[in-house]
Amino acid sequence: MDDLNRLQDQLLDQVAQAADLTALDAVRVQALGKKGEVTQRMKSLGKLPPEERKAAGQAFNVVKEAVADAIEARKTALGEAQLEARLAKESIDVTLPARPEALGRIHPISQTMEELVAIFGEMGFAVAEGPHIEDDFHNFTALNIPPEHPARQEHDTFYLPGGEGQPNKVLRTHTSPVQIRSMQTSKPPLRLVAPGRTFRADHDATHSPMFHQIEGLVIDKSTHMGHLKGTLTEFCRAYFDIDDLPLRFRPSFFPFTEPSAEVDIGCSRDGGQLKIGAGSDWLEILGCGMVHPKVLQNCGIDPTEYQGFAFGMGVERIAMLKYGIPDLRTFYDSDLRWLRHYGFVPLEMPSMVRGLSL
Ligand code: 2NL
Repeated sequence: MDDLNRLQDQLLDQVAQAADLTALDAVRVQALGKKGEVTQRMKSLGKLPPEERKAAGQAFNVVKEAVADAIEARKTALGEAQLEARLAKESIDVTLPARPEALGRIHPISQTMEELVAIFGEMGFAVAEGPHIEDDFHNFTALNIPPEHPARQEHDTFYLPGGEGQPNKVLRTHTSPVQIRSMQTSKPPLRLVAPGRTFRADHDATHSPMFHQIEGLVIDKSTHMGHLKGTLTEFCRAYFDIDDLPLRFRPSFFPFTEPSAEVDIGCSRDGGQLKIGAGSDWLEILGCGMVHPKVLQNCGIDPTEYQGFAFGMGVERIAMLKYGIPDLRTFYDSDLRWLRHYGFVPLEMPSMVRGLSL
């Protein structure tokens, strides 16, 4: 018993002397670890005569718990002391200005796409997406584009090998195949826009081999030309932020719409400076029409029951017009000076310079 008391005093003393958490842990291992002094003694209980074992076991447990409690208490005290020391030593100057973060810019095409989707979204249009690599049916045939049409020529369209005995694939030349797929898989009524990348084998001052389009499609039992005119008038006025923007619907031709029209917006070109809104000039902005009955039929929609309108426009072109970007080729130069000039700051507050809406 005396020996046990001595051991306890000695261990408690060592716990009290432990100057830091590392020293304390060494004491714990030495006392309570697998080969620790208390542990060793508890293992030797079996050698005692049976009548002494119970009392001795209880005595060992008392020592073990006393030491364990002392270690826990010392641990808490040392931890607090360590924290106190750090708090006393370290200080934070909360008045220091934050380190400046390098801010990226949103590309004008991304910004314009967001604006387009926001405007059509508010009008109740859903957004549809589809593959960039398409088959001939979805990109041309379903759209009533005949086999001899110039758009199908090798020099206008990027063709890709289809693989083992498969027909060639194409990089989609417009986002129409997205709408074709929507008509094939969803029953009318339909009201959707298809924004995205498109590809044509064309590279000059006004064409990039990769560009962006947004197309729209509305199909219902009695959707008519009046809905088309109202929707596109509302869209152009919202996008250019001009309430009384004049619009002109000019007859045109597309294989996939009948009748077809091109939409011009009013502008002036006084002194070579283009100004959208007022003036006696016109600027072509998009193409549209009533979906051709053959296109509906190609997608499994009965043209005697359903009809609707579609439209399409080039995103680069309308971005250039709204944001005064003079050269299409600069969009994909990846010139950071250009992006800092024409790009958009995320979450930027409206300003007199950048515009007060959107
Ligand atoms: C333009 C003209 C247009 C369409 C696109 C379309 C799509 C389907 C059915 C019928 Cl699935 N039409 N799209 C219609 C008229 C014009 O785009 O100038 N785009 C840049």
